[in-house]
Amino acid sequence: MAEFKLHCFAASGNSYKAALFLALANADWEPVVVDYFGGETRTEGWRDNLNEMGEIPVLEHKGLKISQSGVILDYLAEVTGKFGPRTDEEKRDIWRWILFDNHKFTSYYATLRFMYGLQKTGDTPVTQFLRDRAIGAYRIVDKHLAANKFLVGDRLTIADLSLIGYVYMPEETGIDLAEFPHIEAWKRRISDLPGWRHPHELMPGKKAF
Ligand SMILES: N[C@@H](CCC(=O)N[C@@H](CS)C(=O)NCC(=O)O)C(=O)O
Repeated sequence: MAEFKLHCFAASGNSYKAALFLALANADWEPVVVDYFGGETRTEGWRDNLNEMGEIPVLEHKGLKISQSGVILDYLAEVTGKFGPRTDEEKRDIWRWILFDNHKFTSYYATLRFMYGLQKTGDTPVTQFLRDRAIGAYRIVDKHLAANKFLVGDRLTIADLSLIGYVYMPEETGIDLAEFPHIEAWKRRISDLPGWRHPHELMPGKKAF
């Protein structure tokens, strides 16, 4: 049995954050596919057993069941000694970016992608609002990356792994990533790292409804 088990599915950018960590760290891990589109995470049994919040990803390690991608990444950095902070200042900086990611960068983009790219809602006032907010967050990250190769400390850290989760997701959002050249360059820098794999290569399961 693998050392780490990651409950995930192919279309989950939040899961990809942890899956990519495990791949780049060359860890002994296996994905446990969750039938998200079939409603598995909404069942009482799944929530009682794995995550009362009803969210993917969940990491199992040494009897622990850990949810929230930011906490999972922090835990993985601690137990593997990889991609974590080197100083207290870096630790604070990493958490600034992970919190910004969860509130703004991933959350608006992922919700937009879910509605527009997967549910195929077409454009609505809600998708337009989400796209405006996502573009605002992308501009902030693009500007930061114009002056920095990675988000914190000029090397890959869990801050990058958190924000990059949805940047590789292939579905249409109506946002042209070519408008963000520094995000594009950062994305290429990360895919050039040894061990990098596309989300669909790392995580099994349905890619859409
Ligand atoms: N902040 C959470 C977000 C996790 C999340 O929203 N996961 C999605 C799948 S990618 C989910 O399970 N959503 C269920 C729901 O919103 O009810 C994290 O970073 O882990």
